[in-house]
Amino acid sequence: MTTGTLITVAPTGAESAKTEVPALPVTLDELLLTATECEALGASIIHVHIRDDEARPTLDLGRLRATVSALRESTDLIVQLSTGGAVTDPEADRLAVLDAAPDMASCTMGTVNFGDDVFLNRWEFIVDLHTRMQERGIVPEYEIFDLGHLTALRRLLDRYGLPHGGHVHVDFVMGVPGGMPGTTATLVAAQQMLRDLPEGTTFSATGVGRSTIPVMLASLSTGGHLRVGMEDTVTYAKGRPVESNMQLVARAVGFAQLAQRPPLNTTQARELLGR
Ligand code: KMH
Ligand code: ZN
Repeated sequence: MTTGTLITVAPTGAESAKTEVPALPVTLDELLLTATECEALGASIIHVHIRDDEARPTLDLGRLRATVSALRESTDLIVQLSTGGAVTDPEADRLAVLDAAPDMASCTMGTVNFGDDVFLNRWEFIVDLHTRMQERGIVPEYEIFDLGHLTALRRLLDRYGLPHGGHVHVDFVMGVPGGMPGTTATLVAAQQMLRDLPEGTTFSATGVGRSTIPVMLASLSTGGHLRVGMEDTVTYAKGRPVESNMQLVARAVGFAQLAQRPPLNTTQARELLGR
């Protein structure tokens, strides 16, 4: 059944430097402004990475807690904290992100080469994240960087049970150098593999860099949802840097409207995700 479109904004990430991408929201004020404007445009989830006073990625728990509470005060967005952090973050700090009690948190389903780095996600670490989220009533978004990560998800759910709320939602992060490519053929293959997951499993997709638009169109046409934002995309079109996250959300909303799958509001998104 085709529904409206869940739009997630991933405004910051851990990879781009503020010096190179001045429009990147890195302070709490910049994040809140981005969040309120993106919600008004049609986003319903915010995937959050935060920065320190020098704009470097951080998993500082005090800052994470303050960010969750400020976002809840200023918006009705579903607050999804990243447990992926930066490739250099230790597992203990990534697990401790859950202590900030977000609505949702990411849970990456396997290790992947990440450009010249490695994004390490050991099986035991994944199990820890999944079971702690179950215990604390945090809804996971399973991040899928490669097709085998879906096999790992099937194994996880078979052995440890469904996530809190019972609904399974995954996000295909496509086009990372070292992960699955951001192409229509790959997205269709990934979507077909969802047959092995519980009925009703939903997916979002995001294409990094120049795969942004092909992935967005492929996701809309296969019943998927969208994640957009400067975590994944800093070039709007050839030779044109992204001006703001709002520009990317507005484009996604336009595509969703054209596909006759308008954005879900935050209430509808919460119903879909069991949040
Ligand atoms: N920054 C990447 C190493 C997530 O947020 O869970 C990992 C990432 C995935 O962004
Ligand atoms: Zn992230």
